[in-house]
Amino acid sequence: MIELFSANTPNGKKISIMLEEIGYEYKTTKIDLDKGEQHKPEFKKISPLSKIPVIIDQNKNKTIFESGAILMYLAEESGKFYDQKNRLEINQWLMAQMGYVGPMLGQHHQFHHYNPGKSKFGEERYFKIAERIYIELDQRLSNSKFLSGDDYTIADIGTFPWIARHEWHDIGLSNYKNLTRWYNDIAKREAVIKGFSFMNKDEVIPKP
Ligand SMILES: N[C@@H](CCC(=O)N[C@@H](CS)C(=O)NCC(=O)O)C(=O)O
Repeated sequence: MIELFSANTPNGKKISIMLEEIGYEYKTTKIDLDKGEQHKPEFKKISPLSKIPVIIDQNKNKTIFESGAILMYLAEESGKFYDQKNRLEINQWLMAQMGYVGPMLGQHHQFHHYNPGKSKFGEERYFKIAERIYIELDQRLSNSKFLSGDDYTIADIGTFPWIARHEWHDIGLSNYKNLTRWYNDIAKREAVIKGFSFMNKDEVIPKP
């Protein structure tokens, strides 16, 4: 059994999607970020940076924080979505998500979606970076079915929930035909639909 400590955010959804994909039994504990539950001492014991997601693998007595590390752990444990022969390519696209796509789109959410009008510089800077990310992912997907090649991997699982916030980005996902094709392919997977709505059963994946 896996215990998942999470919230309804892109980083949170990555792990519920992965757990659904590999068919592991899991139970979710919600950490209310608005109420500051991430800073409680008992949560900091398992998450030293006070962030979701975290998992505890009760069978192996292991606690893991950082969504990229969790994806790698679950992929290695299950033997799925992390082909040894393609690992270098998968690692690059997963690290690009962890160090670039997620953090930059996260800043775009802060300036454009949550706090419009507060900083023209911040809004313009992160809008441009978000647009660049769409262009770059679209280019990559013009010559590759999935981010790291022919197969769906943890790099796609990590990236998908960020693009699924496209309505907040105001960039127009449907203008990017390769990215849209990739998005639609992933959005129809049963495990993705289930994992996406792990905290709110009525939530649906936004259409491009
Ligand atoms: N690099 C981390 C980022 C996780 C992260 O930023 N989590 C956010 C929610 S999406 C969080 O818990 N924020 C609470 C806080 O920083 O106080 C990961 O990928 O796991």
